Order: sequence, then C-alpha cells, then structure tokens
Amino acid sequence: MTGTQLDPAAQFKQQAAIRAASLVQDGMAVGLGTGSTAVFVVAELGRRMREEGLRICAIPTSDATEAQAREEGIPLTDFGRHPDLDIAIDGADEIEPGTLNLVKGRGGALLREKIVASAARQFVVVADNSKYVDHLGTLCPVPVEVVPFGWESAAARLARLGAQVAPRKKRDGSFYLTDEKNLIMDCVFGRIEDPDTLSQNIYNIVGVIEHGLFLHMATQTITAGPEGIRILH
Ligand code: ABF
Repeated sequence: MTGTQLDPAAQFKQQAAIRAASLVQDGMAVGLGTGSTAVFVVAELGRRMREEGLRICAIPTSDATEAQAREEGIPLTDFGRHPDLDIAIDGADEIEPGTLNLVKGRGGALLREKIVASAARQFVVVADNSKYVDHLGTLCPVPVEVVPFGWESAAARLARLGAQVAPRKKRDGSFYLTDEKNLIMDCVFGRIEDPDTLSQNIYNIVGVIEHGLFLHMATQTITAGPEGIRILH
C-alpha cells in the first residue's frame, strides 16, 4: 500500500496509522483493530517486522483483521497467554476531542474491539480528521449488539430510550451477523448529551451484549488531515 496510489482520505488514514504503529515496541502484545484505517496499522506493523526486525504478538478484533495479520506474518496470541495487552490500536466512527469518548462499531466488530481495548494499557485511536464531533451521535448511529433470541424486545426497549432503531441487514435483506453470531441494532439517538447515563441504560436492557459507546477508554487519538497530524491525550 503506497501513499501515491491512495485518495486523500486514505492517505490521511495511512499517515495516522503509521504514526500510531510507531508506538509499538519490541516484545509488545498488541490489539489489532478493524476497519479501513486499522488496515494500515496492520500493514505497517508487518512492514516493521520484515524490515526492522520488530517482534510482537497480536490479538485481532475481527476475522478480517486476523486474516490480514496472518498474511503480514504477525504472530497471533490469545487472552490465555496475554490477559493484558501493552497497546491496542483501532479506528473510530466518531471522536469527541474534549473527552476522547468515541462511537465505534460501524464495521460490526464492536464487541471484540471493546474487549481488546479494555485489556490494553494504552488504547490508541487512529482516524482521518473527518471523525471529530462536538457531541457523540452526530455523524452515525450507535450500534448495539444483541443476542438473536428476543431481539425485537431489546429493540423496543432501545426505542424507549429515544432511539430510532434499525436492525442491521445485508444487501440481500438478511440480518447482518457479527463474528460472535449476534445481531446489531443501529440506534439513532441524535446528539447525545449524557453518554454515561445512556451507556448504563443500554446495558440495563436484557439481551444487549455490548454497545458502540467507548467512554473513558482511549488514552490518545492520532488523526491526520490537510493540516497535518493531530495527537490528543
Ligand atoms: C472500526 O472500524 C470500527 O469500530 C469503526 O466502526 C470502523 C472505523 O472504520 P474506518 O477506519 O474504516 O473509518 O474501527
């Protein structure tokens, strides 16, 4: 993946990804994110292993990332061997710059992503600068992962929290299934004034496995745009 072949947005993603990958040091256990920005992180780590002799092991957040990591020759580990990770690097759909709170999960991997991020001492978010919002809920729905049994009931309860709820579907009209074989309810709440309370209210719904509000988790965000690279702690 060379910068010259990429459109500007992809170039920004790659720049942020390369900066984030530079935080990875020899011997680290690394959480690998999912999405079009995380792809550049995995590629850069593979390059550093081949060209610089970097030695790491990694836990991927999706089947897609696992496949890419294997192609790059990145050794995989698991939580049995590494219950704590040194660093996780992943993308986001929305970033609130003042708090580093996030919405994630448009790619459907939010459950594994949150498990990996919560196990990591450093959780670094990479994105192009289009992901900044003043308030979460502005750019995209909050995805909520629910078990298939009784999903209609969980969806009705999400609607009572003020969301417009749409079960995520594939192009052929069938339900989208996560890597864990659950459903995703895409919930449009609009501007979210109190994400902590909303998070707890969503968790209180039986059948909800996880949601895409990643609150108080990111230790830094690295974004890139025409003005260069911006790092927030
Ligand atoms: C993952 O990929 C997700 O949590 C998020 O939904 C998405 C971001 O993708 P991209 O980097 O392609 O914008 O990180």
